[in-house]
Amino acid sequence: MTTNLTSLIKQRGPIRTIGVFGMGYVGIPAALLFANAPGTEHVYGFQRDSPTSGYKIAMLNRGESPLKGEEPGLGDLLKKVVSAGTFSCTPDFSKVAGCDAVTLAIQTPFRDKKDLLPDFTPLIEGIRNVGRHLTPGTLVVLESTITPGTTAGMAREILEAESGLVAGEDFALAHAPERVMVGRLLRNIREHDRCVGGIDEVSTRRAVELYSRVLTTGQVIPMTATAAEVTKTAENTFRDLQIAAINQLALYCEAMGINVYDVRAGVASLKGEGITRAVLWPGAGVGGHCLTKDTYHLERGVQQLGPDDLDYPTGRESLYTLARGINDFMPVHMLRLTESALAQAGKTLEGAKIALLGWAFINDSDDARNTPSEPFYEMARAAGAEVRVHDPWVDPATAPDVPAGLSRDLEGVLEGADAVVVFAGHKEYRGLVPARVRELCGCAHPAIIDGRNVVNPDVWIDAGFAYRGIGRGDKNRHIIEKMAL
Ligand code: SAJ
Repeated sequence: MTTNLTSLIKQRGPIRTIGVFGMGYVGIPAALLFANAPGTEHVYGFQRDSPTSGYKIAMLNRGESPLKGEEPGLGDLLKKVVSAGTFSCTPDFSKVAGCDAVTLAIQTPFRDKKDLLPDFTPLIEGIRNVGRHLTPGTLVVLESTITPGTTAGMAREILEAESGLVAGEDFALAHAPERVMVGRLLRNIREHDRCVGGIDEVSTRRAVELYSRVLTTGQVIPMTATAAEVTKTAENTFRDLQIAAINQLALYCEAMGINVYDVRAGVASLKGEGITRAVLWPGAGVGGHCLTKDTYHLERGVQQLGPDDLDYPTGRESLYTLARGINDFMPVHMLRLTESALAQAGKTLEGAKIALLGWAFINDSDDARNTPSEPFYEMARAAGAEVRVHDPWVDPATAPDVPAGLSRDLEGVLEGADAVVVFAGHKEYRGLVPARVRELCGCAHPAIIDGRNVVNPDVWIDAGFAYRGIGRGDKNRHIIEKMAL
C-alpha cells in the first residue's frame, strides 16, 4: 500500500539531499542544477573510482569539468556549487543512505551494433549500488534511455532484492528520460518539458517535486513510468521515421529524374491551421547514439509488455524498423552512386582511390558514434577501393573506432583521389573549389558524390566532374564535360 510510502515521505519532508549516478554529459549538468536549486542542502555526484573514469572525482571536486566541448554556463556553475559546498563527487556509494532522492543517468550503448541489443551492464551495476544502501522513503529515478518496462520490471526487482525494501511501499521509483544535447546541456534541462513517470501516484508526485526545482521555462509532464519510457523511445523513433520518409522520397526522385529539394520545398509550402508537414533533410545516412537504437528499445518494449495483445497487419514489418532499414540503406546507396560516377569516368571501385569527407555522424561536430560513414568505408574497401578519410573535427587520438589514417589534412586526403565522397555537411566542405579539387585529384574526370547537398552540381559538372547527389535525379544523369586535365 502506498499509504506507508506517503507517511515515510512525510516524515522525510522536502527533498534536501540528492545523489546522482553517472558523471557524464547527462548526470553532471543535472547534479549541478540540483545543487544550485533552493532547498537543496547537498548533491553527491557518485562516480566509480575506475581506471577509465575515476579521474573525474578529483577533477570535479576541484571545480573542473571533465566534459569535452563548449557547454555554456557549466564551468561557472560547477565552481559555484563546489565552493558553496552543495556539490561533491564521491566513490563512496554508502552515502546513498543519506539521500532523499537518487537519480541514475548511465548510458545504455549498443553491446554489439550487429545484434542491436543494448548493454545494460553499467546501468545494472549502478542500480545495484543504489539498492545496497537504499533507505525507506527515498525516491529512485532512472534517467537513462531504457526499454519500456525496465523501471517497473528489472530496475524494481534489483532494487528490492538488494535492499529488502518494497517499491511503492518503502521507496518511490520513477523514470524521467533526459532530453539533452551536447552544447546546450544546462539550457535543455531547464527549458525542455520533462516527462516524469512513477510506478504509482505517490512516486510520480515525489519525482515531480524533484524535477520542478530545476525547470525554468520547461513544464513537468506527469505520467506512468512505462509511458515515460515509451515517450523517450518514441520521440526518437518518430524523428528517425521522418528522416526515412524524406530519404525514400530522395531515392524516388533520383529514379524519376527530378530534384528532391524542389519537391521538399513544394511539400513544406503546404501551410495553414492544423496542417503540418515535418519534412526533414535527405542524406547519406543516420548515425548517433539516439536514433540508431531507440527504435529497437520501443520494439523490444512492445514485444516484452504486450506480445499477445498487439493487433498489427499480419506479416507486415513494423513501420519503425522499416524506417531504420531505409536509413541504414543510405550508405549502401552512396556506394552505388560512387560506383556509377566512377564508371562514367571509365573506372571501377576496384583499385579506385576514394577521399571520404566526414567521419562525424553530424555536421560540425566531433561526435562519430554509430557514424554512417563507417559502413560505407567498410563496403568500399571490401570492393577493392583504397579509402582515405578526412574530418576536421574528429580527433584521431581520442575518438573511438576511427579508421586508420583518419586525417585533418584535406588537401592530403584529396591528393590522387578518383572519387570525392561527402558524408558530413561540415562547413569546410561547403567551400570546396572544384578547380583546386580536380587539380589535387590529378585526373581528367574525378567523381564527386554529395551525401549532404553541400556542393552546386552545375559548377562541378562544368568543371569536368562526374557528379552524383542524394535525391538529385535531375543531375545524376548528366553527360560528362570532356576536357583535358
Ligand atoms: N539527419 C538526417 N536528416 C535530418 C536530420 C538528421 O539525415 O533531417 C541525420 C544526421 O545527419 C545524423 C542523424 O540523423 O546522422 C541524427 O541527427 P539528429 O539531429 O537527430 O542528432 P541526435 O542523434 O543527436 O539527436 C538528438 C536527440 N536528442 C535527444 O535524444 C535528447 C533527438 O531527440 C533530437 O531531436 C535531436 O538531437 C535534435 O533535434 O537535435
